[in-house]
Amino acid sequence: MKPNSAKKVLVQCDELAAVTDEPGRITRTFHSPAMQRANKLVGGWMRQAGLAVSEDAAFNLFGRWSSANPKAKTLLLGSHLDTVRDAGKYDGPLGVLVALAAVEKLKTSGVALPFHIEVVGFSDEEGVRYQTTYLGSRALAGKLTKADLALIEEKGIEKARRKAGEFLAYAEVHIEQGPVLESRNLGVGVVTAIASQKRVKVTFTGQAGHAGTTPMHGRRDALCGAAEFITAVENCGILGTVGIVEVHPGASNVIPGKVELSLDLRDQSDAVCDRIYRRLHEHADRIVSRRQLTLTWDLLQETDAVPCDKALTKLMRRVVAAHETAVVAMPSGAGHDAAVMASLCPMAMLFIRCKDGISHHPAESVQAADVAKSIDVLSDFIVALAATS
Ligand code: HGY
Ligand code: MN
Ligand code: MN
Repeated sequence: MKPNSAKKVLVQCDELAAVTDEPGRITRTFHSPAMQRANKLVGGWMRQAGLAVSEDAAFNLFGRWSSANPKAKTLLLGSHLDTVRDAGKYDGPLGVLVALAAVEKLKTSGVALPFHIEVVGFSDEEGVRYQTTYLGSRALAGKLTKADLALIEEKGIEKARRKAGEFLAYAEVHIEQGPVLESRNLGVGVVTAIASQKRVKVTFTGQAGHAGTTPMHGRRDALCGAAEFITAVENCGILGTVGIVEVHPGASNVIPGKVELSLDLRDQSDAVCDRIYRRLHEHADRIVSRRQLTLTWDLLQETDAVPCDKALTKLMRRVVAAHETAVVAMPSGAGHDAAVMASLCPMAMLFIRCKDGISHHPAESVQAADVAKSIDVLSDFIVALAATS
């Protein structure tokens, strides 16, 4: 592979990192001005690679390399271009740009493939803007709910729906966002499954009041109730996170009357995730009755654990074995658009080592050699898939 492909991908990640809604840090949310600029920038790179570029009704970006056979199925490769707040450079974009580099490598080699290829930049994997994830991939898969459509300002995104039989497979390259590959001193690894995930908006409502004249006894302080709940989340036994806490009215001399918080629960087992979810809901009910508060509990999003396709993952393992000193396969605690794509077609994922497993943080970092390896693995995976098609 041309040695500079990985370098080019890293330079593109740097350039894309400067496209943000929040100067001084990387933040790109669903259909924001920065996301629109990001699609233009990455769309230009796709065009330079000789792909036909388009954007669907859900603002997913596509670069297409059509096969000579118009009736062929399509292999979809890619990841997401949106980010969390104050993100790193690689969660999402690296997977899109590695896919583009692998396709560009094959296109310039002159190989003819028995399937179309599309490189996709999904528009909303993180779900930061509306607190409901996968808007782009769920639009493509026809999995949007009435609640989603009522929640979002943009109208008509359901028109992005693609036909189920259209796709041969989906493969996503992503940073591991964990410590396993680094601990094994490996550059790439194979994903076996994607964790079960629930996102809830929890609101505690009490009585605002004067901090200086309201006796402690008898206060209905919403933030103290929320604080009790947050420590229960910390000790819930699975991966539980409260990432957003909004205190109302939010003045130092006013007893908090209302607190809205986010709850994020993950586990590899749906049953365990469901059980802890119910337990925390019951615990919140007990807190509010003891403190004479009221509770609203809105389940915004739940995604079952999704296994990667066995045959496709076996193929990915075989290709990784030709590039790595050992093949490590692991489940993903993080969610990915691949979890949605699995409802449409077989999916596989490849992880790239990231320093100290750090992600959802500006310190996210990868090694050029690992990126180069992932481009080679993905391009060889595509050729191996063509040989089996
Ligand atoms: O939150 C996640 O697991 C992913 O980064 N969206
Ligand atoms: Mn992420
Ligand atoms: Mn991601």
